[in-house]
Amino acid sequence: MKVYINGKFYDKKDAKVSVFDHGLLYGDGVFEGIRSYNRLVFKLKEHIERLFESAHTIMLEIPMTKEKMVRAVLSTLKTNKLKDAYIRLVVTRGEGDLGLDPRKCLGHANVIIIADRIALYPDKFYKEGLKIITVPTIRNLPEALNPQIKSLNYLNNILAKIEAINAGSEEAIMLDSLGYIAECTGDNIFIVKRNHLYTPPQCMGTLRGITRDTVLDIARKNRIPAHEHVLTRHELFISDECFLTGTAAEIIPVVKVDGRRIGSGKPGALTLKLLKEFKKLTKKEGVKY
Ligand code: PXG
Repeated sequence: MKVYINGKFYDKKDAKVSVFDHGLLYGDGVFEGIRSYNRLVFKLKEHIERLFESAHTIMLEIPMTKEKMVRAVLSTLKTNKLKDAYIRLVVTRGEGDLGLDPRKCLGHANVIIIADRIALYPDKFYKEGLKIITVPTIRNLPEALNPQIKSLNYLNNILAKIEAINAGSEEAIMLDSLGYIAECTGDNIFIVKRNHLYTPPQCMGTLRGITRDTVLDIARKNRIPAHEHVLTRHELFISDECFLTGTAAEIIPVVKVDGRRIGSGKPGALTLKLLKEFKKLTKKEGVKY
C-alpha cells in the first residue's frame, strides 16, 4: 500500500507524521471517508466540498486547491491499483509545539490520503437487519462542536460506540440534549411511516451525510414523500421501517431499536428499494480513474 502525504507517496510502514502534529495532540484537523465503485469515485466533488467547509470553519488552510485535491485522490487510487476502495482523506493542522495555539504550527497542514479495500458490515446485517440501541452519551451540541465539522476529534462518537458495544449492540443511536434523535456514530438514520420517509434535520446535531442527501434525491426522483423532521424515540419504535445511511454502510436496515421490533422485524420493502436504486447510482455515477 502507498500512502499519499503532501504530494509524495510512501510505503505504509514509512507513512508517518510528527508526534507534534496537532492532529494527534488535539484532534485538530478534518477528514472525509469516500468510496469508489469499479473505478468510479462516488460523490467525490461533494466530499471535497465538505472537507473544505470543515476546514474553513476551523480556520485551517488546506495547502492546495479543490481541483488539485481531486487529482491527488485519483492518483492515490491509481497508484494503489484499487478498483473498489475506501478513501480516507485527512488534513491535520500540522506540526506545532505543546500548546494548543494553532498559530504555533509553523509549517503547513499535512494532507494525507489513504486508499484501502473497503471493510463492509457482514452480509448477514443487510439480510437480517441491525438491532441497535440508544446510548447515554448525547451528540455534540452544534453550539459547542458542530457535528457538521468532520473534525479529527471523534471521541463523542467513539464514547457512544463503546456504550453500544458494551451492551452487545453493533451501533448506537445518539440523541441531542433534549432527547430527540440526532444520528448514529458514523451513519445517519431514517424511518418510514405510511410510505413517507423521515430523517432528523441538520439542526438536531446531525451531520448532513452525503449518503443521506443521495437517499433524499432518490426519494424525490421516485416521488416518495420525504421529510427532514424532528424525531422522538417513540416515532422510531412505531415506525414501519428504519435504516441507516453512510458512505461505508450505504443503506443498512434496522429491525430492532431498544428491544422494540420495527415493523415486521425484517428489512422493509422501501428500504430495499432505496438500496437497489442507490446501488444503481454507484454503478453509473462518479469520477473515473
Ligand atoms: N454521521 C456521522 C457522524 C458520520 O461520521 C455519517 C453520518 C454519514 O455521512 P456520509 O457522508 O458518509 O453519508 C458519517 C460518516 C467509517 C466512518 O469508517 C465514517 C464516517 C466517520 C467515521 C468513520 O465508516 N463518516
